[in-house]
Amino acid sequence: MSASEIERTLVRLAHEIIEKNNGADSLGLVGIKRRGVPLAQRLARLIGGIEKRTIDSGVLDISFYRDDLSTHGVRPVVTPGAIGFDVNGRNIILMDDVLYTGRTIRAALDALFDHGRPTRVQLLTLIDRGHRELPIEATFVGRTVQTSDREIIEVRLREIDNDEQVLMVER
Ligand code: 3GP
Ligand code: 5GP
Ligand code: MG
Repeated sequence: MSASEIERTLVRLAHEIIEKNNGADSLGLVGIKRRGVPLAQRLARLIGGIEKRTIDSGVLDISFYRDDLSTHGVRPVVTPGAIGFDVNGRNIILMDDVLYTGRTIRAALDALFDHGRPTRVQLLTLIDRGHRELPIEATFVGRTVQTSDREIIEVRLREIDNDEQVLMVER
């Protein structure tokens, strides 16, 4: 995906979020570090612009540890830390750049509920590359990409990488 394709996809996702939620009441966006965070910030700006209001966006930090039960050998563990706003009673959209096994999202949901009790949680991913190991699906998907185990998706965002594109590369 080029920079302009990413931009158009995010604009489309912003409209889908507003449509599915009948507006943006009580909406809060939570990005999973690192590249979920700029996605949440950009979508908050886009949705805020359309709905003419400020949309909260926050952060969940997840580290990875070895776990022999996982096919790719790492276990996501949430690092304690503030999300940035109170999630109690909020309509939360979790976001990550790439959805793969689903283990990160499982850990993120645990962490989210440690911070409070949202009324609803939805999931957004820029890229769904398949290979789920848990029953987790995204509510909003930028693009679905068929990948093999040897292929990975390289997501480059200007806030982190000084570059803006999505590529599929051999590991
Ligand atoms: P990101 O969220 O900032 O993009 O999983 C931690 C980081 O490792 C992610 O950072 C992601 O970009 C990168 N990564 C790239 N390919 C893989 C992969 O196949 N599996 C995992 N677990 N991480 C990957
Ligand atoms: P999970 O396997 O738990 O769904 O994904 C683990 C983490 O690695 C998530 O943050 C996810 O965004 C990232 N990830 C998994 N596969 C890829 C990939 O191919 N490319 C990139 N950029 N990130 C990935
Ligand atoms: Mg990620």
